[in-house]
Amino acid sequence: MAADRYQPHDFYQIDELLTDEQKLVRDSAREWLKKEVSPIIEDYYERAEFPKQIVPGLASIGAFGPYIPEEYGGAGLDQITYGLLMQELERVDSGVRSTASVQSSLVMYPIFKFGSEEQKQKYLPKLASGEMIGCFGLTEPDHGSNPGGMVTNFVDKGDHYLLNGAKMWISNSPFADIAVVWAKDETGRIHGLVVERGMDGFTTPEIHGKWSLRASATGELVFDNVKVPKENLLPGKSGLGAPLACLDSARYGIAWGAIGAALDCYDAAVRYSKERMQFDKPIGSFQLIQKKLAEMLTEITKAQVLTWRLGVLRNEGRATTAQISLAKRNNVDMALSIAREARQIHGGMGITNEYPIMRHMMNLESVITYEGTHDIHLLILGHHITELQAFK
Ligand code: TGC
Ligand code: FAD
Repeated sequence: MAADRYQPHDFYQIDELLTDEQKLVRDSAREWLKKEVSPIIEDYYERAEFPKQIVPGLASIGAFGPYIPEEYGGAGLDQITYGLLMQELERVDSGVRSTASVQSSLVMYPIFKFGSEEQKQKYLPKLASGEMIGCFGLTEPDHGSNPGGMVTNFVDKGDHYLLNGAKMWISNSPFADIAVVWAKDETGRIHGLVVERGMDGFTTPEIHGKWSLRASATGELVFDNVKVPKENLLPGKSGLGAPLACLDSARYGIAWGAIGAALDCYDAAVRYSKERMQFDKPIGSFQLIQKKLAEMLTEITKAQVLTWRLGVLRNEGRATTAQISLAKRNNVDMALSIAREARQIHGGMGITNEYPIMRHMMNLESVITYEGTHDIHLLILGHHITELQAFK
């Protein structure tokens, strides 16, 4: 049963555009995930728990910082390989991909891009190996789509910074060893700080009651007069552009990841259509079911071509924020629509955990909201087209 869940579905032969190394990394990840994560994911989802024991395995397939240079413990791979890894992770579960996205693009990336040499040496190898898990604190209870309005702040106390405030909806926070936190200085300028678990006044309460992304731990970050050593400030870049640059990288990974979730739903729907008999025929023989399947394949194929091209542009350093918004918005919406159609094809069985569909559907409700909501990405595109800001 599990083996059937992994059909290639490469309708436009995009594999011919991939290098041998890209295919090898993708296929090895797929094999490991199929063996180690697929069999346990439904159980962890029901328990609303992240399976922490998979962290070393995730590191071994290169899921943590795949594009970070090898000298810092990364795999030194290209952006398309990063995307393919995210696709394979999210084919299993968006929450598993989330953990890897956050570690790679929102923790390792800012340390690599904006950190000092000492910070890179101290954190990156441990993050790459999974010895350390990180989280990214941008969103606040009253500042989600508008992170520039954040109130979390720090004051220069001479030999340290004093950090106060709170972050909300933070993936990995309940068990993260470090947090890359975005906060304002006394002039209102935004900076990144590395806050370590164990610092006095720093707590990470878990958020319970989620019906989505249940196999990923989400929590708050609370800073009550936390003394942060001065050497923990990321010196390379300040301003809202610094966290937004990290989001470009994570949103790009999500565009690939959504294809993985869509593929898993499509695979399940094709199989069920051939097996399920009604009116003495397989339901796949009915035109209305075939329409759903044909449209699913069309949308997946369009997303695959779009996202591969975006990967080429990323590799050349030419992908723009608006191009990334288009792909994140299109692909997540595409995956959510496919999950809903696949659920319908499964009839009543589609609501059970016998099939992965409801889990993907519920997960994708988070994915369409985090890293910029569906409408925020539309407004980023609107801004690009008209050169007129519609946010405020
Ligand atoms: P705006 O005035 O547009 O920009 C502020 C400054 O930033 C610069 N900038 C960028 N720089 C680098 N890369 C980018 N992508 C950039 N986009 C903008 C910009 O040039 C400007 O620089 P300067 O020098 O002029 O100051 O900012 P705004 O306040 O109007 O907001 C724009 C908006 C709404 C698009 C933005 O804030 C936004 O994207 N909001 C959505 C928030 C969001 O995506 N949050 C995600 C939180 S992290 C998360 O969800 C992780 S989930 C992880 C998981 O589990 O997988
Ligand atoms: P709001 O910003 O309050 O938006 C509510 C609604 O208003 C949305 O429909 C939105 O599109 C709309 N809206 C807002 N502004 C406008 C506007 N100008 N024009 C039109 N419509 C508008 N954040 C992190 O920092 N780190 C994490 O690791 C992280 N992980 C997350 C994990 C999960 C499971 C979830 C659900 C969220 C996570 N987030 C994280 C937070 C996420 O990025 C925010 O939820 C998201 O940016 C939206 O913010 P909000 O929830 O406050 O919604």
